[in-house]
Amino acid sequence: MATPDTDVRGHVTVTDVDLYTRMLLIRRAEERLIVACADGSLPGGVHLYIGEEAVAVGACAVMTDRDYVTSTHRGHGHFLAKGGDIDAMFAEIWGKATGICKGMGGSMHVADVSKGILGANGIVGAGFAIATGAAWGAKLAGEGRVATCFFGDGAANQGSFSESMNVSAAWELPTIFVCENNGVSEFTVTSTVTGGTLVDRARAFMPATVVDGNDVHAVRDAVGAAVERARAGGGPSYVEATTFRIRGHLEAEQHMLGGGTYRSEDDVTAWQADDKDPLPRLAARLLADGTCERAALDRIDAEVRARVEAAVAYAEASPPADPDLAPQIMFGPTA
Ligand SMILES: Cc1ncc(C[n+]2csc(CCOP(=O)(O)OP(=O)(O)O)c2C)c(N)n1
Repeated sequence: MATPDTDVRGHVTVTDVDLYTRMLLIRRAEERLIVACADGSLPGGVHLYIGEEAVAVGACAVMTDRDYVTSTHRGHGHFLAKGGDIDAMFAEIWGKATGICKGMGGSMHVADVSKGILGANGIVGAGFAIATGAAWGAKLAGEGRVATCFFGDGAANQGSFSESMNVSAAWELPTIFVCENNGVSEFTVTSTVTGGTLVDRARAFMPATVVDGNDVHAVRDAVGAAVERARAGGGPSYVEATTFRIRGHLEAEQHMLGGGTYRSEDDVTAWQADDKDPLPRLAARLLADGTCERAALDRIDAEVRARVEAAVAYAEASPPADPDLAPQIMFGPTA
């Protein structure tokens, strides 16, 4: 079933400029959140995805709105990559009534079911079972949808990881497990609390592969193969994307660390280099293959920055969230 943005096999057709623009939107949006967080504009904390944009954008490039994704506490990138609206996301982060969850969820709960975004989640590892359930529903409905679960290397040490892979494999569900392996879990180096390798765990259940998570094409191609297999009834897959988070676990983490460190500044600097950072890497390719001139990239940047500022203005001008909604959310509409 072809739609305007899918080809005859149902594959999404996304150009390299689209990929670049979407990654840049995430980057500029989050750079703006750094400022907003530091100047006290935000009612809560934010966990930033800067440096990992190629994972969400590469993976979501091979899905349609009808496919599902589950996200993490670091969910802005997944939301925007899957086509979520930046105005509604910023209003949510600013705690406003126009937010995508009416300002009741905040940064860690951005969701838009109309786009298949089943939600960011403050509970580490919660997405495994949610995605598996969505995949089961998709299989029963027989409409060829897939459910992709984004999760971190830290989350992979939750028991629900194996449980969800087991059920997905046993019932041949269209679940795609996309591990964002950035090497750290909050303030812990993941290898110090992890036995064996994550990809070997996954291999016990399903086809599993490791890709360069800062290469948007590598992610897109690996997840694309997994989506194709899942749509054809071939069951689940695991794709591990090696990447790095440039910012701290959350903004203002230095106040929690009290002077302590858990990774070296040299590592951070190395991953910010042009041959590592996913954005300069794709920009270099666009310039080298003649897709874009530097002026065109600059124009995209100006447009993206303007879009982000418009979202800030929208969030700031919106009315605050309605506190009367809180008991309804906690206890149901009759409370
Ligand atoms: C069930 C649960 N346990 C612990 C936490 C505290 N916590 C928040 S993020 C995090 C680490 C997550 O690491 P990872 O899954 O690798 O994601 P990353 O932050 O690296 O993107 C932890 C332990 C939590 N939110 N939920």
